[in-house]
Amino acid sequence: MTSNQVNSVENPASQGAAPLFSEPLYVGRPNTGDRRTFMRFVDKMFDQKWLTNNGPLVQQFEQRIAEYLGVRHCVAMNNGTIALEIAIRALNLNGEVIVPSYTFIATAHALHWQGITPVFADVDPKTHNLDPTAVRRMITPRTTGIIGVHLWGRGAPVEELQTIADEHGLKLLFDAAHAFGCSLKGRMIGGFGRAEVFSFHATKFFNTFEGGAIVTNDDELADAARLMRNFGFAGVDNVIYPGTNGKMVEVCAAMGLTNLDCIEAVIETNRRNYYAYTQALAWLPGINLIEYDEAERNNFQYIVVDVGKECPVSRDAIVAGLQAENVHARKYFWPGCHRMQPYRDLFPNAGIMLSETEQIADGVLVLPTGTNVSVAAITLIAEIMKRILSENYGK
Ligand code: T4K
Repeated sequence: MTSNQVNSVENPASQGAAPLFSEPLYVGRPNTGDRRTFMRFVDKMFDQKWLTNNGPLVQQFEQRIAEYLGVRHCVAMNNGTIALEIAIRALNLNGEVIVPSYTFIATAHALHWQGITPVFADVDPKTHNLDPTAVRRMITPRTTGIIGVHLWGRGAPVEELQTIADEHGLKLLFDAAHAFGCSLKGRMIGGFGRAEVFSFHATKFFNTFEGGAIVTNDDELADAARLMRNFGFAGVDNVIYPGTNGKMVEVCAAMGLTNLDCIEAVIETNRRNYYAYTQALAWLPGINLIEYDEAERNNFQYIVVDVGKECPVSRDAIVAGLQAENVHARKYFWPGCHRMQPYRDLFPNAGIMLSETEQIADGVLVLPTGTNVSVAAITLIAEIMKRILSENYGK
């Protein structure tokens, strides 16, 4: 039994027993570093009486992130969505921009919010990342850019996308919201394309409560992003651009600095959990865990199951069965951006070009991990799944 377990796996909550976990297990439960370190930063913040507006903790945080990723600039923001919006604007994207539909809705919204049309390209079923051939198909005279997403932290096909961008004079940006601490071909994600955007939301393995950043090696782009995140102020009383408010506050930088100190320990726990799931789920038919390339640096923050045709039970039945036991698995990123508003009405036939996306979105579930999930809990989750598969045969 785990410390959080109140019952035996033979007694399903769906038949009236108490849920197997007394406390809910969530995907995206925050990992938090040493509280006393955080409090020391907060004390310093109060002593300095500097709470926001490019304060000393934000500057320190930006420097540490830039060093960690090996990039020239980190421009910290109040969340990943604003960081995306600002990066899109700083790159002067307009007209149409090609994005995957199989991503969190913020990737598409960051464009639509600014009057730019997100054009959805299909993904590769093996990697869940943009398929370069599908990207080529979606290019029109109105296309100005491509936003690749490193989904689940696994690098997008950067070289192929760069070739396409160069051939067509397009700007290449990456939504790296999932990929902090990950590498591609030995290079840290953060230095690809014209810029990359991270999310440091509470649900990410590394968080600043809310937060995000644009990272780039392009000096001009970094200057433009800094200007835009601070209302367009180029100095006191001197506004030169219609900017917005994208500033990270000091308390968020304090959280980031604290969590940077334990980032390797969190990754190690995530790795342990990933392999515990791999072992525990190995013999379940059609329960396919996505793989991470051990030759790369991975953050292992998402435990992604592709429910295959050999599985006797639907993905939704598994999610419902787990939820009944207090295991809150998620159907990320169902149903796919193109099947959500406003895109559903704007592009009612988009699905014709997005068959892989639709199949993946209908088959994926994400399981809880992180520092709040023990190996014993993983073993029990696997037992619950085994039971759901046998009980619900054919549903
Ligand atoms: N691009 C991509 C590819 C992204 O994945 C995201 C964000 C973005 C861009 C935008 O970055 P941000 O603007 O968010 O920085 C969550 C997050 O809100 C979102 O940040 C994240 N992606 C997305 C994948 O997941 P939801 O709708 O699943 O959130 P919610 O409230 O259902 O929380 C998820 C689970 O986490 C819950 O089951 C409970 C648990 N949780 C959550 C919070 C906030 C906790 O246990 N404690 C907490 O404090 O979107």
